[in-house]
Amino acid sequence: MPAPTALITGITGQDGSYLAEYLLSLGYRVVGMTRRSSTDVHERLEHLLEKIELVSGDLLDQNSMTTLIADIRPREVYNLAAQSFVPTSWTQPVLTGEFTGLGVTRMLEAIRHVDSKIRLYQASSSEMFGKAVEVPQSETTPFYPRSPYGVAKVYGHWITVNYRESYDMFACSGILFNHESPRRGKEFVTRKISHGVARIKLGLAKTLPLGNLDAKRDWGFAGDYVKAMWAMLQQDSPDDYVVATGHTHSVRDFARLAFAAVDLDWQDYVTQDPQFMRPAEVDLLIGDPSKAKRVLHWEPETSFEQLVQMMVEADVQRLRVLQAR
Ligand code: NAP
Ligand code: G4F
Repeated sequence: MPAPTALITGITGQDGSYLAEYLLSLGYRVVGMTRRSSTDVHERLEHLLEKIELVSGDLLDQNSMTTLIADIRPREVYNLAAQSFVPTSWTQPVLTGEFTGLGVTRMLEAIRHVDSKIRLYQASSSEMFGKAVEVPQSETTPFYPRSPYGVAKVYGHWITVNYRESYDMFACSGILFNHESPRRGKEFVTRKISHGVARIKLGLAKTLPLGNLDAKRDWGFAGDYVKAMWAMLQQDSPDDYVVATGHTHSVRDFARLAFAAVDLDWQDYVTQDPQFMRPAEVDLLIGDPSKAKRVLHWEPETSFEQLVQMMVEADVQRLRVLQAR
């Protein structure tokens, strides 16, 4: 049997790099869609560049996506590409709607026109629960998004469900709660903290300005979560799944542990800066991953404490190497 082919949009992002590694380990041919850039955006993929294929396409361009699907004929498509930073969705709400919302329809249309049997994973988000109406949040919890990003993801979720029901497509929506790693973008709070802690530890900074310390998130490790994406596309029928740890922690908890990992007290360094507060906040997210456990046999393998330790160690190590140059 020839190796199955997977197309990943958003392969240059955090999840794209972990998913590519995982699919390669399973024997897949991995093709990644990237948009044109005048600079090198392959930092997370350097170690994989000889094992994967990169092709050019953009979520804004229907023709590029349809042509890619027709040329590559993947068995599975993982649609991870999006404008994924919540604060940017307030300053660029229309663009966020185009990428994160309508981009999903473009991918569904591309698949429908070329071969509606191609399996699709859509990267949905716990941000859709927003001002959560129940605790914990499961596949049946109603959505109440609190940002243009969350609203766009709700659209992406429902259009995926709609195409599944309208055209009998194998389209799954993975409702993933926050997942982090040493490859997380530095603007997201966990990586901002781990990177800030490393800079303070090595004498490169004196303070770490943050926004809302009370917000609570269900944080897991991205390397664990990509396994659930793959498992969804191996089932007999398509469905939607919450992927989470079932535990929640505040931003303050994350900061406390991260500073403690290098023997510092967070209270000596963290300041609060109103510029990092949001017009509307998501106060508490905690997922109920029991369906993923029951059907996909998926469970998180990395604890919150291990995640924080891993991220701080990686940033300290990275900065030490840079300092030694
Ligand atoms: P990320 O690191 O921000 O990566 C986003 C990816 O999308 C990048 O590869 C980016 O390419 C690509 N992209 C953006 N706009 C594009 C466009 N117009 N055309 C083609 N590609 C485009 O995000 P992530 O953390 O890996 O998350 C992956 C997906 O899961 C996203 O859809 C995100 O919204 C969703 N999600 C993430 C989490 C989480 O906690 N990480 C939780 C739930 C859902 P460039 O490198 O060119 O910018
Ligand atoms: O790390 P964050 O920016 O992630 P957020 O907004 O939860 O979104 C992430 O997770 C979603 C899943 O629920 C994804 F769909 C989305 O793509 C993204 O990956 O912020 C987490 C919390 C917020 O409550 C924020 O107000 O941390 C709080 N926070 C406090 N100080 C901060 C800061 N966030 C950032 N980015 N920077 C701060 O200085």
